Amino acid sequence: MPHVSRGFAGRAAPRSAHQLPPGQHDAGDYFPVLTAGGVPRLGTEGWDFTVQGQVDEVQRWTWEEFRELPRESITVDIHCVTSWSKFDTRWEGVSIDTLLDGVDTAAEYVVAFSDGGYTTNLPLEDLTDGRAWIVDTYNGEPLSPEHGGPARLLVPHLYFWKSAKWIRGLSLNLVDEPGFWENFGYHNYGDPWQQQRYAGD
Ligand SMILES: Nc1nc2c(c(=O)[nH]1)N[C@H]1C(S)=C(S)[C@@H](COP(=O)(O)O)O[C@H]1N2
Ligand SMILES: [Mo]
Repeated sequence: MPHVSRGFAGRAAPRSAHQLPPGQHDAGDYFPVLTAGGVPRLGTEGWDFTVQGQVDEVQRWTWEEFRELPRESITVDIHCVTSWSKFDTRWEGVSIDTLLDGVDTAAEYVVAFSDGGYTTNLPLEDLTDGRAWIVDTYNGEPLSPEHGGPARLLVPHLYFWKSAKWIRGLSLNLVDEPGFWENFGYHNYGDPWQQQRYAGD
């Protein structure tokens, strides 16, 4: 495939470097908004982030404390179960590894919880080793309320419903507890490459 540079051809470079999981299409420049219920617009005042559950001590950061943590820039492809994917999305935020640094836990499961009551469950190991972040910046701008601002979870290797918007914390659990969509029949794990869309897939 020839490489066409942006600017010279007058159109976007071909997406040949990227791979679409089965059953997905490229949303291109669109960034759809998918929200069950309303958009909480709480801002950063009173926002905090909590790590709770099977931990020796509950960990909590105010917005200001969170913003002082070591930050990373992340460029990743994302895949929504409704079949759109988006290549090279650019985020900034704090790695879950950073937030769990020094946390001693026997937990193997996590429930991410959000303002507005949304929850989603994941194995703890899917959030560690540089595979998940709490992001507050998209394309160099503060994350908009529609897309989960002030901060959302980003777990790009799983379907995007696992990337909880308006996140407020993680509960580290010994037992796996299904979250909002998982309770409605969506797959418990949600690997886009295995097309794990619904329970039983
Ligand atoms: N709190 C919360 N987080 C959520 C959702 C939601 O409804 N509420 N929807 C999920 C779904 S199904 C998808 S595909 C992505 C959509 O993120 P976007 O609206 O930024 O595209 O957010 C996920 N996180
Ligand atoms: Mo979704």
